[in-house]
Amino acid sequence: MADYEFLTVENIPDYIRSTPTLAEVIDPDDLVLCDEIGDGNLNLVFLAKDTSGRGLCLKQSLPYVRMTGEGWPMTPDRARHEAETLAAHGALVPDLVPAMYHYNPERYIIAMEDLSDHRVWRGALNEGLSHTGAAEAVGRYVGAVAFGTSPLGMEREALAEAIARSVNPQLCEITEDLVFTEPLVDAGRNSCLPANEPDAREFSEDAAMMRAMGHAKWLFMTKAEALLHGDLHTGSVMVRAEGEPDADGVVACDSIKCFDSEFAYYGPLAFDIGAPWANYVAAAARAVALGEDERARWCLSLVSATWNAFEAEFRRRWPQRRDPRVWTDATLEDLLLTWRSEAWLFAAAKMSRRIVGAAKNKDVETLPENLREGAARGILRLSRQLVRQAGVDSSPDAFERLAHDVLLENRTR
Ligand code: SR1
Ligand code: MG
Repeated sequence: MADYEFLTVENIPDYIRSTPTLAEVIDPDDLVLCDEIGDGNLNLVFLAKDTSGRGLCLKQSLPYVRMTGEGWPMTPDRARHEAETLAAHGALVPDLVPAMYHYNPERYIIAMEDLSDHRVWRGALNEGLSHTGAAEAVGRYVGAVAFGTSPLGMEREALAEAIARSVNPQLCEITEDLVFTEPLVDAGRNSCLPANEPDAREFSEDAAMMRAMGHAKWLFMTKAEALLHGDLHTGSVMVRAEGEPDADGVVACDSIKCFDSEFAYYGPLAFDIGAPWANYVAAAARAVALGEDERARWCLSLVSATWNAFEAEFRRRWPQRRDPRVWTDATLEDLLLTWRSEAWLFAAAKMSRRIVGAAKNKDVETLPENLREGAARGILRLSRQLVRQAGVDSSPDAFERLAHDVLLENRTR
């Protein structure tokens, strides 16, 4: 039994009324809307609006995983991790994260900016829309976090305290299990189409993949470089367009927000690069399956777009590093090269887990079965190629070319 009260549509007006910071944001006695809008795997999310158009988003952590119910207990303290990460990341890139109004540590509630004029990027991608500027914003976000939350940008004592507060073992264990281990070693949660069973078997019997995932998991559990978002897929990015899409679905973003950072912890920086890359591949696999080859190319071009923006932001901040005595420009080049190649491993892990493991993504899952078969096979085969090629040429261009070729080769009709 939880020892705190869950939010409901009925008790939200009272909650706002009794929280002075929130009663300034929205009028609890004049609400025109109060709905549960969450579609994630873990939490409750509500949106409230008053008659003057002001809005508020309330997110509450449950003491279990919403996706499965009470049978999978999960610390609600993940809300604190998200709140503290929102504050830390917001101090670096305020335009790229939601504004937070309040955190309630007794009920694990985060009150934040109403983003109902934005939409989840994954949904837009799945509809065939091309929001320009989003991939670059994700790269700039990761670049700012890489510098600003690492030893490069933080004073020693503050860094030690931030690392200690960020220890997030239960959420990290979800990733360790679902992303690195279980796709290869089924713990009873894996599934795929019957037509993909031979692909899943080949995948799990691939010694090179096992070795690479062993290394990736090791990095994930030991390499505390920066305060990661920790789950930076296209469902963790909201986009807002400034106009209507053109005939090809292209529309420019005027606002991008990276949200839902409850998996945050001090981890390997490249994990936050490999994650969006893997999701661009999922979007590309969908486009390939639907016969939209030009769109697939565009989806894959987001890999370079994110990397280039990341690298530019990191280089821009580099002159401000705290200890230029030993962190010379050679260190800068070494870091970038290491991250680029590690990102291939993390991308491989993040794309394949959505095919064979628990918690799949809609990009592939909503395809008709005959098309899904090839998309799933292409992603599994691509991830096996990625771990083999990561040490050969780790450029984003090489990643895009390989992904393009493998996805097309495996298309089914
Ligand atoms: C039990 S949580 C399953 C997945 O949902 C989250 O978005 C993470 O990606 C996690 O792995
Ligand atoms: Mg999430």
